[in-house]
Amino acid sequence: MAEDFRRDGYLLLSNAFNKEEVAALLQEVEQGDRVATSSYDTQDAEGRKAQIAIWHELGSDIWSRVSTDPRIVNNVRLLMGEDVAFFHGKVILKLARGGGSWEWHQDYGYWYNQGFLYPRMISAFVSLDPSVKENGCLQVLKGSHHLGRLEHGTVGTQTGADAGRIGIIEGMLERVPVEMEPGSVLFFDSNLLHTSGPNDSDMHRRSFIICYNAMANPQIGENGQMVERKSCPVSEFSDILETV
Ligand SMILES: O=C(O)CCC(=O)C(=O)O
Repeated sequence: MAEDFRRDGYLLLSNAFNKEEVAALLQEVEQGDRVATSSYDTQDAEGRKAQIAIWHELGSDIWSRVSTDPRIVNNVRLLMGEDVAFFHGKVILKLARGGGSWEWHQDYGYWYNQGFLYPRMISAFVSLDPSVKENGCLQVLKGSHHLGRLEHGTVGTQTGADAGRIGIIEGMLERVPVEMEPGSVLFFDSNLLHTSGPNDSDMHRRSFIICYNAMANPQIGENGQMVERKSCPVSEFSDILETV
């Protein structure tokens, strides 16, 4: 599986979290403070909105528990082949009948500008609803992480990869819609090109994405100093409900 990940730039782990765990996360989306206090709108090229709530610290809530879950962190370490630090967690709300698109981009297109020297970074996308073509599932260009970082510019309020190159690359590489059951996890490389269409369906498409950087990947902070970090803790529990 690690070889597939290195070749393709992504790996799907089906049913990593069970129904009760997903239900607890959705309850937290709907009633919890984290999402309510940190969410804002992003706009795609057509001005359609998707909401995002993002944070950079671990705490004692269920989001932090998932971010330190061995099903995520140990797999991230195996796929990266090195120890990692927690970078950030984000809930993406692409709501029924109107949730906007995400433009083609590499996550490292954003993160390069946040001072990370290497693209040794990874995202774990946990699906909370069925994520299918109809509600704008994630789409990836298989193997595109081998291109290295592309130039990015501003599209709507998002960061999008160079449209001229994307036009050519789309004709060369396989475009894969990644359909996912709730509780499944998609691990993907920070240079993998990905996008997602709008949600015109009656189904919400909500997800939790956790991002990690290699411990040995220096980040230059705004003050020019290296940002300090520590190895991501790994929870000893086997079920996220044991801590909530
Ligand atoms: O949720 C999506 O469809 C895409 C989100 C994304 O690409 C990101 O947060 O970098």
